[in-house]
Amino acid sequence: MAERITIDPITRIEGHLRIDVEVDGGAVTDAWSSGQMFRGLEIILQGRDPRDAWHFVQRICGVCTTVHALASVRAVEDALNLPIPLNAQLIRNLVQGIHCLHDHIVHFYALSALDWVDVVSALDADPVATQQLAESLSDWPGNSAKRFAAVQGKVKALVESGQLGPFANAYWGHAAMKLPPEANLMAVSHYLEALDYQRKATMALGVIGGKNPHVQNLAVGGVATAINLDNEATLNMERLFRIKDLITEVKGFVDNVYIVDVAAVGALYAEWLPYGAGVTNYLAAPDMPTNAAATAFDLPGGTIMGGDLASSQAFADWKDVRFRDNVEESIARAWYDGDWQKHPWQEDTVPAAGQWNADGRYSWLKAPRFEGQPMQVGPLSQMLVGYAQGHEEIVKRVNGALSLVSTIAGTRVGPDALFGTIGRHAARAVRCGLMADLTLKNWQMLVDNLNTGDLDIFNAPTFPKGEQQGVGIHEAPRGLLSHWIVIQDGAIKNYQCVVPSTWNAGPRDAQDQLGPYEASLIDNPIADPERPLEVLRTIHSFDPCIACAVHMLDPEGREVINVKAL
Ligand code: NFE
Ligand code: MG
Repeated sequence: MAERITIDPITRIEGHLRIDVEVDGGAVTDAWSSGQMFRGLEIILQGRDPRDAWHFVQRICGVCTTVHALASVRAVEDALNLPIPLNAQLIRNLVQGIHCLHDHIVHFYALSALDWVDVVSALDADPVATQQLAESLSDWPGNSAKRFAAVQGKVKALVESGQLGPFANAYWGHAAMKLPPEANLMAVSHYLEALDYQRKATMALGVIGGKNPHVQNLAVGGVATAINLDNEATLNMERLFRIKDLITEVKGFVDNVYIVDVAAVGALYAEWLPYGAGVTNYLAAPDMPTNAAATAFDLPGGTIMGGDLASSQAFADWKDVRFRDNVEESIARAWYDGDWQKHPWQEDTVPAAGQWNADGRYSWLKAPRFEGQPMQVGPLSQMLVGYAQGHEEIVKRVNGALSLVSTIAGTRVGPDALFGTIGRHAARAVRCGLMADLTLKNWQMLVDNLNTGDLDIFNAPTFPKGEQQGVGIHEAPRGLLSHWIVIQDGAIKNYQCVVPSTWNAGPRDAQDQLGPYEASLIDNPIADPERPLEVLRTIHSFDPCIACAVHMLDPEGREVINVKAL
């Protein structure tokens, strides 16, 4: 008999997300994803100076702190056809790269690893055997029996105190937890180390961006990073080397720990490879431009439709007409006034609060569509688009990760094994390794350019009379982000953010097409409906951010907590 499970709130994410699933015969047969808050940033922007928008929209999120700022300045620059200097482009790339390193590491360890790793089981591990396991995978110096014993002691003290702190309230001992005690102890140790490495990335972002969270060094027309290599108060060689050292340390963790842990978890949970694919239309944005004009990019963008890698089409750049013309949002099943599906420049945001209704409206998220289709966005989309297009670095890294998984799992897996829950983690780790190298590459390009004597950082914008439209495109850690602006006589007339988590977590549309979270849950096994760990696994693999997705609190303060979930 079908049974309905409501998980509200989903935790270890940013924001308020409710997931409802129908379970029959031990598997999910239907699903609803509902954003449970409204903030109205898009409305706050109306009438304001376009040069100020990035400061407001950056407050959409405390996780992807930089990405809305970048998308916003790009949207205004696009509307004005305003180029930016090379130094500005490279400094923005550094901001993007460093932020991404922080974000991907935090997601795997702090926000999702405990769906797969049983902290309590780590107490049964032998520290010496844990060292042997870890050394067979990587020569990371943190992998010593001494450290593993110390971590085990810490966890034991926590368990005995009865105050589990960050490890409270999870599904320890769940039948779907499959890692041997030694793998669990290794992962818990890396969880704690990850806290140090995410901090290093944050420090680097603070140095280049002036502040973290929320960088302060952008401007419409470039950046506001004062550069004088001989001045202690500005960006100088000492600060540049501080940034490089921090990125290099973080890269060491990514290459020797994060990527290896994801491959190990993926291989030891090989039975999960078939679950969680859902929507197999993939969408990604070109980003990390290599020149001032943004005509060439290190990160590939484009589409794959219906899981067919051969169908992949690239987006040449941010002017790509196919992209600009074919994005729409539907509010047929969302709590907004109207029943339309519109292009962002034509949209409005008029909240109309309602009750959760499986057959009607049930979310504050709009439902973005591309050429009428739901699309999955995120690291998996970008890595698949790059793979399909023969992007040399991505092909090499994806093949490397697949062979590591194949070795640990003892069975050969190909790129189609990436369609799903485990694949989203694998692709994020692969992308993180790529981003570490690209961040260092952009650091070098910046230093080389400064050494030519070019210190330009800013082209002043001027706002003509009349109406201009622009779009700012960015590949955020959770996927393709676009900000759409309409400027009228120098003021914002309309501003719409179409955000990665809105693409993935959005509801059904008028055609009843499920959004990617919803579709990905169908057929997931559920071993114990009272403890729906498997739902968390699949949802967390997208790295949800609902603050971003609705950029908007339930006015009635409704609370429906049927299941407690970590
Ligand atoms: Ni709030 Fe975000 C990212 C954006 S949401 S985390 O990455 O944009 O998907
Ligand atoms: Mg929006």
